[in-house]
Formats: sequence, structure tokens, C-alpha cells
Amino acid sequence: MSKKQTSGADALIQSLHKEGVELVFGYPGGAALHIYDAIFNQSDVDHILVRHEQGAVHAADGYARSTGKPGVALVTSGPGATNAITGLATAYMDSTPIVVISGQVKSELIGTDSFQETDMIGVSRPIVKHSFLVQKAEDIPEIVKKAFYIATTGRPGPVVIDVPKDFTDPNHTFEFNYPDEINLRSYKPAKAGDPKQIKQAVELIVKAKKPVIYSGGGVIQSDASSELTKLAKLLQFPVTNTLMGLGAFPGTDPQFLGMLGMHGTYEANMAMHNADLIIAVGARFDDRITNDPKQFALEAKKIHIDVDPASLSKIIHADVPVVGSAKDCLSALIAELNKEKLDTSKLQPWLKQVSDWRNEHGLNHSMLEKVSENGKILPQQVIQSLYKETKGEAFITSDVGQHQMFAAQYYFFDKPRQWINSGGLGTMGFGLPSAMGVQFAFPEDTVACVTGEGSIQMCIQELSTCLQYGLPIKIININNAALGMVRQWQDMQYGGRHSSSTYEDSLPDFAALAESYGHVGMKVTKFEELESAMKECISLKDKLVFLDIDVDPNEHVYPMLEAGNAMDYMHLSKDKKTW
Ligand SMILES: Cc1ncc(C[n+]2csc(CCOP(=O)(O)OP(=O)(O)O)c2C)c(N)n1
Ligand SMILES: [Mg+2]
Repeated sequence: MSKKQTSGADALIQSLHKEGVELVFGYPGGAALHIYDAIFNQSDVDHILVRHEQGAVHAADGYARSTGKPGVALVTSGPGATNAITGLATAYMDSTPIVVISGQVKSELIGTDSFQETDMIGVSRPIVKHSFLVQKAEDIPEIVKKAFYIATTGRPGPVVIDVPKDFTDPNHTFEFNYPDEINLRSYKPAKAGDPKQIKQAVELIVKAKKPVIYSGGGVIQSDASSELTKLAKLLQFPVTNTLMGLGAFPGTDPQFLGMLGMHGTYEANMAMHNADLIIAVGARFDDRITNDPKQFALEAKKIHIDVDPASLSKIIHADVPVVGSAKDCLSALIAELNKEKLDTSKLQPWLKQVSDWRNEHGLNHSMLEKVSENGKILPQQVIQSLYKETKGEAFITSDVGQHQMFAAQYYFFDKPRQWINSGGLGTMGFGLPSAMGVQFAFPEDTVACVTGEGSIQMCIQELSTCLQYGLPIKIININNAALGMVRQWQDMQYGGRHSSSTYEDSLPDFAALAESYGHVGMKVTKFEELESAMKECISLKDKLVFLDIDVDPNEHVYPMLEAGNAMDYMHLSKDKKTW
């Protein structure tokens, strides 16, 4: 019996189905219309119509980050493709596995400045892990197979498939075969670490007196949280997570020091600065961590475990570089350590020191207990109230700014994939669409988007998507009537000159705006109203609630590293610093 004949468009959708894709987030247009018709004619793959292509890519990204499965977005050529660029860069910087399919003008028109033509491959080249320009319809199944393999293996990342319209034409059909395997000669991601390096790592570990484990997003990406926790428990070493790594080690565990870096806790940054051994796992020593790399943790030996060999010794010299997935390398390390007689008693002075640092200048985690001196709601109190009402179990997405840092500092993430934010690119506008991706993947769970009145306006059109698909996201708008993080820098470094960081009374009534989109809008201005409003917001299980909370506009995020110095140079409050 002869196999079914398909068009390129049908083959594309069937290939997605073969990859286990259930949802595609997208927005149609001319060059993608054959693909949209193919979607209409089947029921294996659902399409979610967003309101802006940036929203589609962030939604696919949020889906990928929360599930560990690749997310998929579909856009048309030209403006559709360029609108997807910020989403691609966001996924690239945080190494998330997504596949973005862009329609392209007919192959014969490429290079002629035809209507809605953009060189998507060229424009996206520096911000994708890989890209494919389809050359004939028959290649589509193999390209899809390769795209998903590349996006999800090694250091994950976004892959673009640019499809000229003629290769999806329903009048051209061929026999559909989905390959079982593909062979990519020049791409062989490393798995387990080299046993010699693992042995060297063990030698450093058993000698260490002042160790710290510094783990990042790579641990979450490789589903290595349980191995990381096992290692930390075995060794009794303190653990700090990067912004991207929060949840990889339980946030409520006493061994946890909190986040490190620019707005990391005092104890995490002090532990890093004074350590004699740093075990870096799935983290890349970026500038928000190291501050001045020349002054970074000078006394510490560094073991660096990363799946991407290009990350090793890129910024900070690795005494023991270990290339491989965090999961496999940590398992190998634990197995090797189990052969040793470990003496944790020699760590006691160090653990006491770390605990003293925490007692001295740690974050105050009981701010809900009393109203602030000026009577205004503090942003930290909003996060604590959210934590309390969601029992620490919600998925939290965030935007970018002060609210993001407060969420990272004050919500304790006990599980990986619970905290979804744009750490690398720092994309305002990420919060709401990424929450849509999470809510689609976990329809029964509470998904809250912690945002600011600045960020939410960057993708606010997605409120309409949320109504169409009944997504009951909780939007927690920490409204300080300013681009708060910009203003904080202006306060600290530009003599308080607030150049274009406030809005001159031009903000919308967010609660009314949400209502006009068909959702529930609530406004909170007084501390006494905060907890009951939060309770009501979270309890409205089937509704999107936009909770707009006026907070003290003068609050800053602390600690904050002093630029150009070592990690122990921290501002602790408006009038206290460590030097
Ligand atoms: C797309 C984009 N543009 C500009 C910035 C620079 N930026 C970082 S934080 C910030 C202010 C964010 O304001 P808001 O969302 O109200 O958060 P807040 O800091 O007030 O909590 C800006 C403009 C960015 N990160 N992303
Ligand atoms: Mg703001």
C-alpha cells in the first residue's frame, strides 16, 4: 500500500505531532497561510492565537521552561518574523529549548525585497542555536527532526525553521516519512564528565574547609535538582543559586543561602568571596554574579561543571573543568565521593561563619508582621503575601525590574521550574505571555505573574488571549508608578535625576483595563487591605485577576553590589554599606 501523500504544510504539522508537540503559539499572515490551512484540517496539534508574535515566542518559552519539553511558535514572514526576535534572544540567553517556525516569501522572490520579506536567517543568526532555511518541501520532516534534536540536547536553545511559501503549497505533494534517527556529524553534545576530572574534583572537595556550591539554570535544564540536593546533603556544603537557578535546591532548606550576585543575599555573596572552593554547576559566572572578575573569589579553587565547553574558563579560570550534563556529572561525582570517608566536622567553623553573616545582614522575611513606618505597602510585603496565599506552591513568572528581584529574594522556591523569568536578556514584557505558556501546560495549578506597571504594558495585549482561552492567571502588579529599577540606579548613580523614569500621571486604571478585557480587576492601596485582597485574588480559581497594588515608590532593592569591585562590596540599605 502506498504511503499517504502530503503537502509541505501537512508534513510540517505531522512532523510536529511526531515530536510530541500538542500546542503551537502563533499569529498568521500571508507567507504562513498554507501552514494555517494545514492546522485547520487536523486535530493533533492545537494552535493558540496570541495578539503579538513576541507573546507567541515568550509563551512557547514559558511552556518549555515549566515542562522541560520544547515550546513551539509559528509566525509569518517580515514583521511577524521581526516581532519574534526579542523572544528568540530571550530564549537564547537563558538556553531554553524552543522551535520558531517562520513563513518566508516564495523561494523565487527571496532577495528581491518582495512584500513582507525579511532575511530571518540573517537577522536571527546571532541569537539562535541553529537555523534552517527550507530548500525543498521534501526536506521538511528531516529538518523538523534535526531542529528538535538541536534545541533540546546539549546546552538547549532556540532553533528557527524558515519556510518559503512555495514549499508548503498544497498542490505539491510527496510521500511523508518521518525519520527515526538523524545524524549530525558536527554536533555531538557531551554527556558524562571525564572520569579523570571527576577524580580531581573529589580531591579538591575532600580538602575544602570553606566550600560553597554555586548552581545555575543548567541544573534545572538538565533535571539535575535531585542530584544537586543529594550532593549538597552528602557534603553538608552551603548552596547558593543564581537568579536562573532558583528552585534547583529547596529555597526553604537551612543549607540554602539564597540567591547570589548583584541583588544576592549578604551571606551568599560573602560566602562566595571568602570561599576556598567553589563548585559551579550549570552556571556561567556572568557579570551579574562576579562583579569585577579580577577581584572575584581570589582564594577559591573552582570546579566548573557545564555542558557547554565554551562556558568553561570563559570568564573565570576553572581549576577543574568538567564537561557534561549537570545530571550525569553530578551522578558521577556522587558515586566517586561515596568511595571516600567524608569528614564534615571540619566545616563547622565555616558553617558558623555563614550563619553569623545571615544573622548579621540577612533578608528580613517577616515583613508582613507590621505596617511600614510611612504606612505604605512595601513591595517585599506583596511577595510575602503571595507566598503565604499560594503556600509556596505556585508557578511564578516575572517581568524585569525591582519587582523581579523582590520576587527572587522573598518567594522561597522549593521546586525546579517553578520560577520563570528572563534572567539573561532581562526582557520586560516576558511575564504575562510566559505565564500563558505555563498555564496551558498546567491548567490546574496557580500561575502568578509578578510584574510592574512598566513591564506589564509591554505585552498587555495578551490579556485578550487569556480571555479567549480562559487562562486564570493571577497578575500581581507591583505598582510603584515608575520604572523602578531605572530610578534606583538614577538615585544611586545619577544624583537622583529621574530622567524619563516616571509617567506624569498618565498610567491607566489597570483594574478597569482588566475589566474591559473581560477579567477581574482589583486595586489595593492600603496595607490593611493587602492580605484579604491577595486571598481573594488567589481563591478566584477560574478567573484571571489583575491585582494592582500601589507600593512605596521610594523602596530600593538591597543588597546591591557596588560596580567594579569584589563581591563583598555591597550596599545594604540607603545609608549602610559594607565598606
Ligand atoms: C524591553 C526592555 N526595555 C528596557 C529595559 C530596561 N529596564 C530594566 S528594569 C526597567 C524598569 C521596569 O519597570 P517596572 O516594570 O515598572 O518594574 P519596577 O522596576 O518598577 O519594579 C527598565 C526600563 C528592559 N529590561 N527591557
Ligand atoms: Mg514600576
